[in-house]
Amino acid sequence: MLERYLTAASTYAHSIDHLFILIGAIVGFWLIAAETMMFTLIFKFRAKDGRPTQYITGEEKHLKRWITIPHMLVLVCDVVIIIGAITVWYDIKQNMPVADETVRVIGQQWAWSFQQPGPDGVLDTADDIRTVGELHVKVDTTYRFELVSRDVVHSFAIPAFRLKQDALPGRTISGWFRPNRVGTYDIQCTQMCGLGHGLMAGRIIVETPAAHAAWLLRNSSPSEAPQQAAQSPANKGPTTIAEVRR
Ligand SMILES: [Cu+2]
Repeated sequence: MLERYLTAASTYAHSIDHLFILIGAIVGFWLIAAETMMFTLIFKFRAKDGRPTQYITGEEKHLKRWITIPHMLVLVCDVVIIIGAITVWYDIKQNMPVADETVRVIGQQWAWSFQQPGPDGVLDTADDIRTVGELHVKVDTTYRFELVSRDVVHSFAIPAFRLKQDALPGRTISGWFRPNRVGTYDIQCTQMCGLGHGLMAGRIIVETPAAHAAWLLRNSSPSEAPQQAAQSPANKGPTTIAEVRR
């Protein structure tokens, strides 16, 4: 439903959407019910010719029910929302599925940089690929990310994945995502991190296995890396996004 307005490109995006729809439906129902009741009572008991406005204290038992019964029902709705929220939180934040690949995400004033394994598939080895402002991933692959900050608090957000995670200096925070739709999606910083916060954007490119293998190959050869950086379409835009290699 929300996908009409915001693309969903990860396996857990729909879980978040369903939770928002559930909360919106429950809150919307009570908003309409409460407003309808309020205006109905206003018009029903308003002053009329020969009849003054009634003053109702609400202390009688049959009047108190108008408060206590909706109150109980709202508490039941709260429990439903809490159960839904905990279930989604557990699936996304507590549960860490077995990852096919690990990437490192580094936030600093004011850019995102990424470190991911080269052809050997292992992070922190000589063939790692480092990029700035641009992360290339393979569709239908489970990624574990290690999120760090070099200076202040940032927040790593990919709206199309419904992913948002704060990055704290001095800590490595792990999370995961599994992109399930090929395309290019925005990466944002969603935590005020200084003057250049608004410029701290990037993009994640979800590729088919063949396209990702080709990208990996192009960037795994030191002699081709500068050429690749020069050819990067990102370099044609107003924001310089250079692919660099250690
Ligand atoms: Cu920021």
